[in-house]
Amino acid sequence: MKSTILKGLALALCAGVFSGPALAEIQERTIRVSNGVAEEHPVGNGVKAMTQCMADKSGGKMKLTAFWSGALGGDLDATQALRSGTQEMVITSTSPLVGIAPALGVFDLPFLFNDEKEADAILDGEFGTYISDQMPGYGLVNLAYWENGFRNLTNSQRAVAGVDDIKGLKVRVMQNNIFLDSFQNLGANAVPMAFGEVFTALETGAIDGQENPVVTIDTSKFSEVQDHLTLSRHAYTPFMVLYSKPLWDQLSPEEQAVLQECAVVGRDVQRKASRDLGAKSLENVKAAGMEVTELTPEAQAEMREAVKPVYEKHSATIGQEVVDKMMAELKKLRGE
Ligand code: TF8
Repeated sequence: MKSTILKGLALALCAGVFSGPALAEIQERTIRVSNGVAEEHPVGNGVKAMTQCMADKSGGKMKLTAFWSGALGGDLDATQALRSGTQEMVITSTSPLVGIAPALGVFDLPFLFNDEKEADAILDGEFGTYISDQMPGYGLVNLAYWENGFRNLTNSQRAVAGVDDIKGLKVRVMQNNIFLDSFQNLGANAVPMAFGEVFTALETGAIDGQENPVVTIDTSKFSEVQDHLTLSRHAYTPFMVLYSKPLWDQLSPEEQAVLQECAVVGRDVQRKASRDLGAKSLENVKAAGMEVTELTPEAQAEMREAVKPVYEKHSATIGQEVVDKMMAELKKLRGE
């Protein structure tokens, strides 16, 4: 598959912009892309940029039709539809997909990345390729890593300034054992749930809290049903821009090249929007009445300590080799 992609890219390069014979290899295509988040989320900026890029490179033939707020099903359901070839694309967190591809659990390890720079270097570097190369084995093609972001805890009960305050809170986690364990270790009553059910569960009080990046808390209106936000930055879960492998195989190399190049164009716009909107989202949720708590270095250290056992416990499921590779890459990046 890699060689097909390379061939496609080489062809694209020769053609410069697609013109003449190359354009003939591009058909009218309307590609459905499913998103769990709302259109106002930075993913909206990325999809818009990707759509424009595709129009430019395909002579207007290739189009994305985006569905928002889980209209085509949640992350996991949409991904399964890709695997069976009934839907083309999804932009999803890696976390709900660990049942399909256990290696993705490496991104769920708490406090793995220190900042966005580290995340970008890992995802766009050798490690990101190593993970992407495994996806066709699961019926999926990863076009790029976009940003979900550093996750923060919200709840309706009290300000959380440290581990002690988390005790007993009923917190929604993604359908993922690493998150489940992390929050159990923090003393929460962790409840796995699909993203699409979270707003209502918060509204009815079935759960007290949830954790997501501030842009999601803002654009999914969790600020309407949550009073307290702690900037815990306890995990960075990336988005993958996934294409159905069975449908990918029906595309010409030229069409594949358009998608690959434009997913990267979209990535850069999306990450920038995510980082720019991050600050604005924080203002928005404050304006909506949320009380924001920063963790002291001591409180953060205590939290890191509490979730440490998760690394050991889940390494075998993720794959020891995968975890070791990640840790080695991070060490290299950090000059350790
Ligand atoms: C979660 C995820 C989701 C995203 C979104 C649906 O908490 O972070 O917010 O995957 O695209 O489930």
